[in-house]
Amino acid sequence: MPTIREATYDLLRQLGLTTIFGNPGSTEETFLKDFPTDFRYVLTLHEAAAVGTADGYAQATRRPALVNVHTAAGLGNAMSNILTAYQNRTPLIITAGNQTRDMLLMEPWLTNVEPSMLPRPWVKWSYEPVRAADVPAALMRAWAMAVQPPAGPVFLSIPLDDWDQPAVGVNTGVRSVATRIAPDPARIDELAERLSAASHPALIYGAAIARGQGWPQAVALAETLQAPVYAAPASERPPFPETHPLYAGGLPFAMGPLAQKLAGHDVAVVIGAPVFRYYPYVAGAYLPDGLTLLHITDDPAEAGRAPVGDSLLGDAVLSLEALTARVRPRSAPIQPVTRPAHGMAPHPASSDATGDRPLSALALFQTLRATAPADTVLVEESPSNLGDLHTAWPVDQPDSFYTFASGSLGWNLPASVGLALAERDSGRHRPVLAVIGDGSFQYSIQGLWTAVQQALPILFVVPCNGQYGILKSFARLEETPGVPGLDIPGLDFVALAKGYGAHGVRASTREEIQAACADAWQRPGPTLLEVPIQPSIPPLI
Ligand SMILES: Cc1ncc(C[n+]2csc(CCOP(=O)(O)OP(=O)(O)O)c2C)c(N)n1
Repeated sequence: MPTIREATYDLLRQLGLTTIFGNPGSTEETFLKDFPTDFRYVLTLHEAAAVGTADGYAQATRRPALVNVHTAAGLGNAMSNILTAYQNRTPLIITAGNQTRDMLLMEPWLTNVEPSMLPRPWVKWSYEPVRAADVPAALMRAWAMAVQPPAGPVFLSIPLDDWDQPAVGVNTGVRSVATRIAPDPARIDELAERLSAASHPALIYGAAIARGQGWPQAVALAETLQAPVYAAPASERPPFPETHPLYAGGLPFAMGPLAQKLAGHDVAVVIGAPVFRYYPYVAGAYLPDGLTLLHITDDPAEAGRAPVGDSLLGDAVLSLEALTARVRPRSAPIQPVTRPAHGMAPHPASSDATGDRPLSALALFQTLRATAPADTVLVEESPSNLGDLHTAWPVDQPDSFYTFASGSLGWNLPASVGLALAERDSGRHRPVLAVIGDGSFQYSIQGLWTAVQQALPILFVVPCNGQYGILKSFARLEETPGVPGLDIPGLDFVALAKGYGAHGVRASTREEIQAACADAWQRPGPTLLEVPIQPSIPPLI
């Protein structure tokens, strides 16, 4: 008679979930016992790193990923990146052990007292099976919930004594579910007609297009309509080639400035993004006078909370295809389209490339772009340097730029480990370069260790400005002088790298950066490159 463990591993095999990202504890060891040789356990030293790594891996492989963390304690540590996975729309199946069922009533050490409550509201579904026999079927349900639109993380708590139970009366059937929802044909006709009738239409594209491999479809609609394309504010993945002549850059992430930017358009459609992702509160109308907004999303909650616009539920890429087939083509843009130098960044570069000691952020990023191979995958968590990075590095290849949808620091370092692992597993072998601020680097720094252990050739570049620059920008905008805790001197990244077994190097000039990069691309493991930069306080808007 097979055990619940055997039945579950069998199911995982059939679902293609043979890599487990995790950090174990006593409540998980019964699950991991006699770990099958056809499975791979990717150890991370902190649960936020486990979830971030799995997220990067899932996005790059376009498949759900499996995470295993330690009861309530590990789940608590994982929360910041679960929140991010939820907003990234990444299908993750997160499991944790719980104490022995016989003792749960008296809440012994390590009990997850309310397991289904703890990860809410940042999971689509959370559950602890009422009996061991339900574990495989609950896992199947978790998978179905994670991958259906809108995709996202789910959580399953499994008491540690379930795994050795006999698999009697167990449903281990594998099911498939759809992952795309087609738009209502009558409603899409209506939207197409409104776009065709517009005299100055605008397209606002979001990360769902990138997730759905929809760059060609996004280009086709833009070229059919000859309409400018804006990236939705703070898009976590570029929805459109930034070098395309119809690209008009990213929208600002505040109400008033966003509305101003859209002035002059009479119809705009947001496809595959929220309406809108704002950050600072800058009072103003949601939309300029005379603009009608249309919104296409596969998430009813996202459609529900939009303060303006007429929405249509549907997959972003299917909707692009449907619109392209229905709209009336135009032969030329109504007005010339201007691409801002800072591309999808919500604000311009804060520095110029002059000044050598220390270098400006722009000079650093220009040097990196010139040195990195053309097909490099860029990862960004460098809040105050967004404008400079996007000025130096326009994204012109699909799936070559990643960041987080949430703003919760500590995602991009482990995510780049997952991305690099996927590059190797898939045989694509594109290099991964992660630009991560000296402050941001500290939140999931343990990811470095996993990159070393997995021998992943990631180049981590830390622009060191010795401060929480973006918070100084925010303080200026919100007129809150005198905030403590915004300077972070005394961090030694070469020493930190060494502590995790990684190669660390400090570079101050363009030549030193070039040499360090050339060296990094030859190294079988990760490199951490620390570069002192001029501290700046860029305007947020
Ligand atoms: C988990 C988490 N904690 C705190 C913050 C608040 N926060 C936002 S940006 C930031 C500073 C980031 O500093 P750094 O990476 O050095 O980038 P810089 O702003 O200097 O470019 C902080 C602390 C956050 N967003 N997420």
